[in-house]
Amino acid sequence: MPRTRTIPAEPGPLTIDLDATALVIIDMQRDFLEPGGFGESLGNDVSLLAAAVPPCRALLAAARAAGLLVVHTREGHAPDLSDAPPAKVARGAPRARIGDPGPMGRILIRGEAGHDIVPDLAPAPGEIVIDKPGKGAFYATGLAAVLAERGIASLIVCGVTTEVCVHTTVREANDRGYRCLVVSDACGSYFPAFHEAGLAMIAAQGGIFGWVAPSAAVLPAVAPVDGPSRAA
Ligand code: C5J
Repeated sequence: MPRTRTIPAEPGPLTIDLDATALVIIDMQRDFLEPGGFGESLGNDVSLLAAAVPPCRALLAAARAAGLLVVHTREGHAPDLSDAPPAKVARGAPRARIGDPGPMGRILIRGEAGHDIVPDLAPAPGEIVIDKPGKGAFYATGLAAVLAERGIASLIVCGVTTEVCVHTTVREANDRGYRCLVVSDACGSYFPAFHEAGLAMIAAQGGIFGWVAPSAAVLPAVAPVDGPSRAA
């Protein structure tokens, strides 16, 4: 029997089946959230992303308790940069470029400390971790196959940054037919105005890319009133 829940959201209530829903946590990596990583190398104040951690943590706990499929993503590149487009590496005037050494290892490179997900949100054994070379989580990854195999129809999306990797992933997912619910306070940006605009763009025009709701509205819906049905 479907475990359906209706979540109050913008632009209107969204009904999901918990057994066909995945929590997707985008790029909550040290490279974006901590000093000395990719985000700071671009001149950003990384402390602005810290507020998203507790709501992400609450969503993660609720999703685990309810037996939802949990997907973590990480943006990064192979050590030889073979999957890093030169145009991406050359972009801007950062203090350190992708692949350069930094206090958390080479910037945005898989296997380095900066590439890790922050300890508060560390993946549990068995949870899906998608390594992505782009901003969107579907480009050049196995995410579509993972979701199809599990019969997933709806995504609860959170992470960083709102207007870059969260937005790109939601747009990719929306085009693939997924219903995306973006959790507003569980996303973060180095640019508060872009965060607000990004969320507004998702819900505008009748939900052109998806739905938006705060964690306070999403958490009670995910809570396992009738117990988990998916193996953790
Ligand atoms: C960025 C991301 N901002 N995860 N990546 O470069 O949003």
